[in-house]
Amino acid sequence: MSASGDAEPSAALDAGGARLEPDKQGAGGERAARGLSGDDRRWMAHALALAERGLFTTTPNPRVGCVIVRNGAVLGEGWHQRAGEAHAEVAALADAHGKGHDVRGATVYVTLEPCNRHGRTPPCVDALLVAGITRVVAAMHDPNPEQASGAARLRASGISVDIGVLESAAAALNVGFLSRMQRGRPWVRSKIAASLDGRTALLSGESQWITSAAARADGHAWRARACAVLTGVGTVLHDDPQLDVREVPTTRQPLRVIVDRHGDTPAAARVLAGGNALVVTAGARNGAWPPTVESIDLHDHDGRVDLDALMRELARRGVNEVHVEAGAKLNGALLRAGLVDELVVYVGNSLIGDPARGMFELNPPLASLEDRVGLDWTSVERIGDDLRIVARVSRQSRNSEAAG
Ligand code: AOF
Ligand code: ZN
Repeated sequence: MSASGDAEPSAALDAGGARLEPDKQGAGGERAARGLSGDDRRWMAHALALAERGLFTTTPNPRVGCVIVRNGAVLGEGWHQRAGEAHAEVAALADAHGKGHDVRGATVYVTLEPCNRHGRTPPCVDALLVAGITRVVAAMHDPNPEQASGAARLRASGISVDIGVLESAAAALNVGFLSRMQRGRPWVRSKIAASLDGRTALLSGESQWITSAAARADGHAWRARACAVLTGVGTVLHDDPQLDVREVPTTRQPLRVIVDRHGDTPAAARVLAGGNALVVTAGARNGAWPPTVESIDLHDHDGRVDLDALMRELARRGVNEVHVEAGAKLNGALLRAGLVDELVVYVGNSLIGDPARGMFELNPPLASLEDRVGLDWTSVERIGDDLRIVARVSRQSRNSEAAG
């Protein structure tokens, strides 16, 4: 499998999975030399837990948490909830002030470098300087080129700044935001339900239900954190899915995106109901679709949907994470295009046997095992009667395969 031209992921994007890993400060001695302590990690872990509260709501903004500490006591804490509303630092300052605390001389722990430019809201650097904070510890630099230099400006104003505490965990929490900022495309996660022998459907297409209700509910939580849910017209025609978030509480529904080359999605398909749907064609729009349905023609030279262009278009719209729930055809095309970053596979406790459909249809098939796609395991958990395996597509092995 070729690397198919997607940009080299940065170190930050490559770092870590969805798990807490040692930060990049190296040995304890080095940390101590830089004035960092175990307390710094502990407070940053607290800030990360706050940031996670924004998991379903902050898009297109990053998930950010902040805690303000002095002499081992929390003065205020906050997290970013929604684009256009207070950043984590401003929320934490407001919390401290609301509790009657003067934060002069305190340390701010924040999971992302404070911003320095006026976006939808004023720069957090200004708010921190006005409040008299004397030290800022951030988990990672802001990958947003428009916001860089917050740390530099704080330092220039005499504030002590440390960056990189629990960096891997912070990067994992904002993997989609990082991807959009650094690669110009979203983080793409394919969710698949399969039998133990890797079968996703009978040849007839029958696929409901290989996994349990618990796995389906868990799958909805992954949908809820995504900005867009992507499927193909084959799945729409066969299953008539709604592709919205129903099994976990959320205030925001992801955009439903359907790859539909010939515009075959029926006007009455449930996925189109109520709008919030984008159909991606390789040619004309279906005249029967109601005006609430947006469509876009993104054809490539072969008259297919240009998946790379689709991802760039979604990034342009502020989509950080794409959740794919598609059949083997679209999954295979995305994999071949180098556009799958992560897999969430629910493995049911059953066997379906050959011949039945697999997860990724590769056409033409691999010519050699050397071309296989490498994976890095992130986690294996039991969800109800099923197993859930999370894995990342290993860029390293793909790159070395492409070179070899
Ligand atoms: C957030 N929440 O807690 C922090 C952010 O348009 P604005 O003013 O909301 O600015 C968004 C940018 O601010 C965002 O892309 C990121 O670079 C930076 N920091 N953003 O949404 C936060 N600290
Ligand atoms: Zn800010």
